[in-house]
Amino acid sequence: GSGKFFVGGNWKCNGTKDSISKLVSDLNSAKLEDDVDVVVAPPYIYIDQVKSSLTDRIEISAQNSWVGKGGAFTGEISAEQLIDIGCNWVILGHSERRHVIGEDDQFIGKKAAYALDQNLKVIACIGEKLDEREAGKTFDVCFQQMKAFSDYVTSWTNVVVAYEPVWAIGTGKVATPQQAQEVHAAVRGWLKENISPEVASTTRIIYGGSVNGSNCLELAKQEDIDGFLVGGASLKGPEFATIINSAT
Ligand code: G2H
Repeated sequence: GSGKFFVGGNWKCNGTKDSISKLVSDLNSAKLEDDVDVVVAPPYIYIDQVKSSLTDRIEISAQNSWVGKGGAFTGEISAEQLIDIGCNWVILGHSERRHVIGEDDQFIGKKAAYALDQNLKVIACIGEKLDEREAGKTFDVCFQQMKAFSDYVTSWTNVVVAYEPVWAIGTGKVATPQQAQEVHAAVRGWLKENISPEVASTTRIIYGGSVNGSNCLELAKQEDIDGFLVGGASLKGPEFATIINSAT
């Protein structure tokens, strides 16, 4: 793998003040291995609550950010505002934003460039849909999504790539360790060819899609899997800690 193991918890549109306070207290009391970067992404409106109650051991991410400077953009949150409240990461290009909300490659690439410019670190998501996998287009789709990021992003230092096959997201249908490893290796190869060998060897490529406390160890053992982006299982403190501690 490359760099420090990285585990992100993507809470998506889940939680209440009460459930989040319980989750934070479970995370605060969990025993976490030292050599893992840990980030959680609450819904925007709970970031401040989490920021003020969660241990500094865990960093905070947003699940989205606006494509440019703030202003007359109803319903949006800007990168500057995230930095202002002490949120240092953002997830961009998540499949739910691509396929449910309709964000396209260029829009996501621009968001990544703007966020990085404002000193946010970016979890850049890619991944194929089931019909694309079945048509043998997995690499094409992932490479095209990588290219869209690279068209806008000038430095990869603050980028973590998350490979999340859409058919594995929230479905309980995790990619096998071999299926995930194959794509991770290909994406690393793409970085080597298209960006640089150095970026390829230092950029973390994490896996997401139905990761849980039972399947994380086998996935974490794969050479090119540098961590996880966890949805459902990150809402349970003890299970999320198990996943964090699966770092090898
Ligand atoms: C993939 C993942 C987190 P889940 O979206 O980003 O969610 O672990 O629930 O499949």
